Order: sequence, then structure tokens, then C-alpha cells
Amino acid sequence: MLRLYAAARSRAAIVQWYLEELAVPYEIAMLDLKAGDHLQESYLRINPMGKVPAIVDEEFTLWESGAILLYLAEKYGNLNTTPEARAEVAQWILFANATLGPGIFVEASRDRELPRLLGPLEQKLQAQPFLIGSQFSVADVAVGSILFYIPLMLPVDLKDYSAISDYVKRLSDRPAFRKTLGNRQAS
Ligand SMILES: N[C@@H](CCC(=O)N[C@@H](CS)C(=O)NCC(=O)O)C(=O)O
Repeated sequence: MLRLYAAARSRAAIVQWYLEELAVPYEIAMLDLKAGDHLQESYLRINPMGKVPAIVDEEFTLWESGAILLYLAEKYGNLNTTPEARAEVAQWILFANATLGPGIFVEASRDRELPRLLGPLEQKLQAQPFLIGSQFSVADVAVGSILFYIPLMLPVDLKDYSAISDYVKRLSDRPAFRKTLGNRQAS
């Protein structure tokens, strides 16, 4: 069975949300970061960077949440097979992890990046319910997770971005989300 290496209140919840969406059977290996479980030799063999999440799926080991989301979409999801469609999905996952997250969670860049990044997202979500047209996809898991974290972790009000707020609400109503990311005590 696929094993997800996780820690309380970590980005592993993003991967867990997608596993639930896909109804892929999995088990969780919960690490205690305060106790340094992630720096033990046994875990460094799984992720030499000593970070969660990581997965082991049969014989295959993978770390970095964005790479894991892409892998799960490829293997268990209904990812479109054209290079263009797959690249669009990769674009949103990389945007979430390399541009949106750092831009907003790093205090030094927040004031500059927040309107720059949320403005176009707001426009997109005014025009369509999900990032890639009318269908929920792994792109929404990646970007939606970051958007969900913003008001939880930062003194940032999304009231000027009503389409983004509605989008986060739409994602938060999904059973798989409620069971994982939405249940912050468990995840
Ligand atoms: N870009 C990585 C970030 C991984 C990461 O920083 N994970 C945190 C938990 S959310 C962690 O393991 N921190 C422990 C540490 O850095 O010692 C991903 O998305 O997987």
C-alpha cells in the first residue's frame, strides 16, 4: 500500500487531500518533527533532504509535494495525455510551490507579490470555477492549498478577492478536503 510520510500541520496534508480525492488506498507514517524523526538515518534514506512529505509507492520513493502531486495525477488520476495539457498542470503546481507560496509567505516580498499574483488569479476565477476550466484537478489542490493557508497563517484578508474566497470555500466543501487539510488537528 502507498505510504505517505507526514507530520502534523505540514504540507503532507496537501498530498493527503489529493490521495483522498483519488480514493487511492494509503497509510500514513507520522513523523514527529520536534523529536527529529525526519533527521534520522532511516528517514533520510527516503528523503535525503529530511523534509515531509514523501511517499513510497510499491518500490518507488518520491519527495517534494509538487512532484508527488504530479506523479499521483499521472498514475491514478485522469491526467490528459497531450504534452500541452500535462504542461499546463505542471505550470500550476510549479506556480503554487515556487511562485505563489514563496511570494506570499516570505514577508519581504509579500506586499509586492500579493496583489500581483492574486489579481490575475481573481480574474481567472471570476471566469471559471476551477483553474483548468470547469473540472476540478490536481492544479486546484496545489494552488488551492496555498490560498487556503493564507488567511490561516498570515494577517492577510482576502475580502478584496471575492472570486478567490468563493473558490477556497468551494474547495473547502469537498469531503476529501474536509477530511484532510480542513481538519487541521488531524493533518
Ligand atoms: N518544497 C517542499 C517543502 C517541504 C518542507 O519544507 N516540509 C516541512 C514541513 S511543511 C519540513 O519537513 N520541515 C522540516 C525541516 O525543514 O526540518 C515540499 O513542498 O514538499
